[in-house]
Amino acid sequence: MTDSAETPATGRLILVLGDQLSPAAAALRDGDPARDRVLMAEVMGEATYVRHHKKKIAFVFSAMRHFAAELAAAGWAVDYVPLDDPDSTGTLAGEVARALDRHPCDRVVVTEPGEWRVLADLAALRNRLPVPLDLWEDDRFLCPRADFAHWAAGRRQMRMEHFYQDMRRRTGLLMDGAAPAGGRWNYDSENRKPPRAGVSAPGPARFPVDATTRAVLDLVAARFPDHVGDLEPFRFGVTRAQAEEAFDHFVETGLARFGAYQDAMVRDEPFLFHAVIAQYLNVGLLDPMAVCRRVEAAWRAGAVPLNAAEGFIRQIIGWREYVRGIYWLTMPGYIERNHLGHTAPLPAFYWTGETDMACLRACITQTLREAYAHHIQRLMVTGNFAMLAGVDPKAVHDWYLAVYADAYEWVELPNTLGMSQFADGGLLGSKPYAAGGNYINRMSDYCSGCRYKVKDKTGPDACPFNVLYWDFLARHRDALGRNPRLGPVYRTWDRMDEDHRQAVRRDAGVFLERLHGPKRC
Ligand code: FAD
Ligand code: DLZ
Ligand code: SF4
Repeated sequence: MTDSAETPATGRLILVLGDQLSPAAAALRDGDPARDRVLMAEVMGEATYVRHHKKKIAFVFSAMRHFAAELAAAGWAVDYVPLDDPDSTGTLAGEVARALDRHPCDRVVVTEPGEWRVLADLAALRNRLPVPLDLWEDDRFLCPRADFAHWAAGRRQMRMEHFYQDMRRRTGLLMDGAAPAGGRWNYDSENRKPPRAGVSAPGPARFPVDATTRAVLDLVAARFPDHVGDLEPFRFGVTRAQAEEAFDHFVETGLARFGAYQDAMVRDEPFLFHAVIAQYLNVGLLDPMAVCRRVEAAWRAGAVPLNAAEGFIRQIIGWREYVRGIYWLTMPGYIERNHLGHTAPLPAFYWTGETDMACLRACITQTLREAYAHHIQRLMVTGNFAMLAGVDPKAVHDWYLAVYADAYEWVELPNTLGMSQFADGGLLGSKPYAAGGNYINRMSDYCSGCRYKVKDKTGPDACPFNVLYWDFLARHRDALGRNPRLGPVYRTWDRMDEDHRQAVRRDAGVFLERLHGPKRC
């Protein structure tokens, strides 16, 4: 245990969680370094509630240690409990109770955690502590939970696009008076370019491993050998300064093409023109409003086109805030949703990448290596396949929560359960994001390196996505058949030759039996 200043006689104990690494987090912002004490704790409970990717644990621990050092340098008394503290209780609640034994305090204060699970633990802890525990609203987000609930109240459909327009007005981002900059709210129609042959992307900024990170890497290698993913090479930034440098690098090298190639997927280009900043935003090393202002300024200075700036800002003030709103509005029940009644296990190759399907192999091996995949890879390859294959949405959720460096339940769960698996029955999206091989072929260069033939609709070499797509729709006609957005698709299915439809269902059945049986596909 490290203790960087004299014990204050009274004052507050401020618990700073691993995803609250910002001096602007409410509990810290309100604190007084002369009287209050900060508690940060690396605990097994948080590191193992899913089998997090090794890079994710290393990133969080190293960023926590650097932040604790910055707080100490700024004059705070910091009580930092490392993972290998022999007296550690292994839980955040246990560490708060233990810290109060060491340092009597008037009260405990915490910025509200991002996950329901942790909030419930802290609420339960409240009743066991000798002093009050205050939870402060996390105002690093741009839409307070109460405002989202107000926006959502009485709406039959909670469409992101409507929410996003309100957020543009609320923040003033990309607004010219009352009108959206350029005259349109959304430039997505310009953002669907397929990959260009030989496209080469700048890649994210990479950072050297310092002594603090080295110690963390050794710790993670020793304590989490059975967790998923490659620990090294480790190249994430772990401080606010490095996160800002990484974002600057994106604005200068990737942003201009971010919009156009947002949906493209290219073999050996895992990052393409994406920002690779969600892991920084989600732990508090970057501020959402600041990054949006910077992107707007780049557009106003003529450095990047409007479709790129608008596309990026929509992800942050639109999708990011919207999924958080949905999470808090619907938890704890949301995690149990399974609208399509899917029960199959997650195929084992999600943990190894060993499959003949080139698109899945590329997205999964990249994920295991980098703890990163971009949105379309998550949604239209791994997510799409799991839904078409009837995998239990909870198993899919556990995988996404484990494998990405940016994964926290408040953002991961609605994206997985709602957007990618349609397990919420259409709260988040008006129809399932289901697609056959044609979509993947149009948006990527994966199919040219695949043992399957994307043009084959049935038969031993047919792309599995092709048969699974139609089989999925046929299987779920009761649940999906009346969805107006799927009307034309079902009409196409109905017009197909009966023999062909039978062949599709038969091939899909054989494939699914092999997939979910002992043999891998
Ligand atoms: P960019 O493509 O460069 O986008 C910029 C930023 O916009 C991101 O950093 C992120 O903060 C925000 N953003 C973009 N799309 C979304 C979205 N749909 N929801 C919320 N924020 C968004 N994002 C996470 O931060 N954590 C997760 O655990 C997570 N799980 C996902 C699971 C599934 C099944 C899907 C389909 C998406 C998930 N996303 C998640 C959203 C998105 O895929 C990631 O935010 C993005 O890929 C992160 O990479 P980037 O920083 O390069 O993003
Ligand atoms: C993700 C994570 C990990 C791996 N470890 C810790 C930890 O040891 N201590 C901690 O305070 N936070 C950790 N985190 C982040 C928490 O899981 C996060 O604070 C909760 O998910 C609440 O949002
Ligand atoms: Fe994926 Fe099908 Fe293309 Fe192979 S042919 S890469 S399985 S979409």
